[in-house]
This record gives sequence, structure tokens and C-alpha cells, in this order.
Amino acid sequence: MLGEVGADVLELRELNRFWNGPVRAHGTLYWDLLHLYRSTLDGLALAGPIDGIGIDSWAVDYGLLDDAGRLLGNPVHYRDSRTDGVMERVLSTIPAAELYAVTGLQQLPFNTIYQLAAEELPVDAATLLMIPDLLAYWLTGEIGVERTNASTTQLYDVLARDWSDELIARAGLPRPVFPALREPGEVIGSVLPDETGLAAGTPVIAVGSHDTASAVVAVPAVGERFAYISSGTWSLVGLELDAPVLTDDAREANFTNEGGVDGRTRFLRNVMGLWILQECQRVWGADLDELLRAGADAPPFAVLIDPDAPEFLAPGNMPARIDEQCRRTGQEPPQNRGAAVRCILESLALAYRRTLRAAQTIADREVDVLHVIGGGSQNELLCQLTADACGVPVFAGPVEASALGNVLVQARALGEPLSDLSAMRALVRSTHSPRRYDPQGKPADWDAAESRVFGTR
Ligand code: LRH
Repeated sequence: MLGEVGADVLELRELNRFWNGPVRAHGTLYWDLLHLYRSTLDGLALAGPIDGIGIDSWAVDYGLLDDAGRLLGNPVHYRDSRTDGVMERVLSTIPAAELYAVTGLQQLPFNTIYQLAAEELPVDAATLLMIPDLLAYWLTGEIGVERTNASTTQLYDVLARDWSDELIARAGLPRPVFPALREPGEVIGSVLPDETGLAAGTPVIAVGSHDTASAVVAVPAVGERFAYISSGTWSLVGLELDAPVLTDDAREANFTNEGGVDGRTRFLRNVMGLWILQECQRVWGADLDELLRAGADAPPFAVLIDPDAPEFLAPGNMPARIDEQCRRTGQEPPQNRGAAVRCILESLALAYRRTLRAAQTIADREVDVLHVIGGGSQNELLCQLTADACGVPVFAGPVEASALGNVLVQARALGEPLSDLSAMRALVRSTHSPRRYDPQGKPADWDAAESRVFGTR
């Protein structure tokens, strides 16, 4: 994405959009990282002269370098089954409450700590880099880990705002493998011309390198009384807070306290998100718009699932897994694709409602509006169902929130007068006005649906 930021200007132009997904080879699910890097260079080559480069990506995954800086093995995808049962094993040595007190992180089986426990760390592993840090290293030769992404590893001390030496030791990992942390806004280095084929010297700037951290920067909210859903493959549902909430309630409700830009806390839960629909679409080989039209026409509240059930995490035959969960919970499986789409979207909306209510109670922060940002904000049916289920107005957009948050943080680092997050959000608001969805339908229908899926509250 090429971004332009100025007084009253915030624009993006797509330079290169390319496939990125899991590749299974000899039983392991990988990312195709060299394809990602190559395609990134192809995009950068189209940019013309630029003032800076910022990189953000999904969280938790990493590459290991040896002491000569060579990548040791292709990074494994967090949906790979190597972590099956590992979280339980680690928690038998580091109790969940102790882990939460330090990291404030949601228990997800693929957190970096569990991935590292699932593999035998190669003896020659000298440096761990998160995915954006690895790409930045290839561009600049500079080593470091950006803080918002480090906060997703479950090896990061959320109060000290640094790696947790204690947890690294208890996990049996060598401390020197974890490089110094960088703040969003710091200059990482400049592009190495010979290596990349790009013009020399362009600064590479640390941004909220966790895509969700960058997306939250671009929530077009006013003030504090807002919630957000960063909606894509995952739905990250939560609040922005000044400090982490590390209470038993937060831990039991499995809320995370991820690091945000400008020291904020992203207090949120990972809800399984549009991944379930994406996998259905892949299996069916169907067109998304047609599926969504069929979903809109299907009868409401016919079948409901718990989208966060572990069987939906790995890639595979999602329609069959939905049918299985329906049978297990005494429901007739969806009769056609439209009914399945309706089931997925209503079930997501229900999960959002539950998460949103819990977040407000646990963090003691009420909200008046819900901002839906990211690719999923284009899904009109889901936005309407979300407003209906949550009982608050939904403001949908911007679609490219991560890219906007990324360029905003770069622009400030380069001297643009965007003093704080509210100035950045004001610029997003004035240049990308969101679409409003007001709650419709009967709240009682959603109460009934909720007790069907989750039991009575
Ligand atoms: C969204 C995301 C999310 C993480 C997951 C691994 O892209 O970064 O915030 O939990 O991917």
C-alpha cells in the first residue's frame, strides 16, 4: 500500500495484493515467507520515491536466525497441529494464573510460548524475530522486535513493558535469543540497496507491527466510550484502555491485554472470525457475494454454533465441522449454503455481543458505539446483525484500517503534526467516513439465541 498523509489528507493506493495463506508440506503447515517477501519487494518497486516503509502483519508467529543471521527453517503457521496438547503441558508447570499475572494474555493454543514449547529450539538458534521484524531485518539488516507484537508472545511482561526474563527462564528458553524491543515510531534502519534491488536509504520505521495494533490506531472514534471489532480472518473484539486489567474476572473470561500504540492497552478477545466462512467458501468454491445474498434470505435463528469451539481453528472441511457441532448440540444441520452462512454470521454476532458485554463489565467502561474496521466491515449482513445483537450503533469502516494505522504512525515519526491518537483518528474520520448501522429487530430474540448457545447468563 502506498500511503499519503498530510493536513486533511489520508490516502492509500494499492500497489500489490497477493495471496498469503497456509502451505502444507510433508505434514506441516507453513507460511510461504519468501513469497511474502518477494511480493513485498515487487510492491515497493512500484512505489516510486517514498519517505518511509512500515511493516505490520499477523501476530504470534516467528522466524529463528542463526548467529550469522540465516533463517533456520521456514516459519510454521500458527494453525499447525504441532501445538495440540502443548498448552496443557506448559500450564502444568507454569500455572495459568501466574502466566496471566505477568502477561495478561488470552490463552490461545498457538501463542508463541506454546509454539516454542512444541518445537525443539534448534541449538544454533541465536535470534527470534516476529514476522514483521524478520521482513524488516531482510530489508535493513537490523535486528529487534517491535513491542506490540512482542506483547502477543506470552513471554512479555505487560507491566514492565519488556520481555519477562522470569517466564523465558521458566519456559526453558535462552534469554539472548530475544532481541531488544522497539517502540512504534522508532526508525529501524534504512533499506539495503544491494539486497533488495530498491533505492538505497529509505527509512524503515517501526509501526504497530501487530496488524491489530495498527488497525486500532485507525478506529475513527471520538473520545473513549467506544468498542471496536477488527474484523477479518479473526474478529478482535474489545476496548482501548490506559492500563491492563489483570483481574481474575479478566483471566476467567479469557481476555487479552495486548500492547497498543502510544502505550495503550488493547483489551480484547479473539473471536474466531470470518475464517469459518472463508474456509466454507474455499471448500464450496463459491462466490462470496452470492453466499452473502443467500445468507440474507435464509430464515433467522434456525441453527447456531459456538464459533470459538476448537474444532474450527485448523483449516479443513468447515461445512462438515459445522454439521457435526449442530448434531452434537441437538440441532438439525443447515439445509443449504444460505442457511450455513446465516448460521455462521448470526453465531459470530452472538459471540460479539457476549464479548462486548463482558469487556464493559470487566473493564468497568461503558460504550455508546461499536466500530467495525477491516475487511469484515464490508460485510453488510454481518454489520447489521452485529448492531442488532449488540444493541448499539455500529460504525463500519475503514476497510484498510491496518494500513492506515501503519502510515499514520510513520507520518508522525517523520514529523507530521499528529500529536496523539485522537488527532490521528480525527484525520481518519474526516477522510474515511464510516457507514452507520442502527440496531433493528427484537432484542429478546438475541437473548433467546444466546441462552440456546451459551446457556442462561
Ligand atoms: C489478526 C491477528 C490476531 C492474532 C492472529 C494470530 O490478523 O494478528 O490479532 O491473534 O492474527
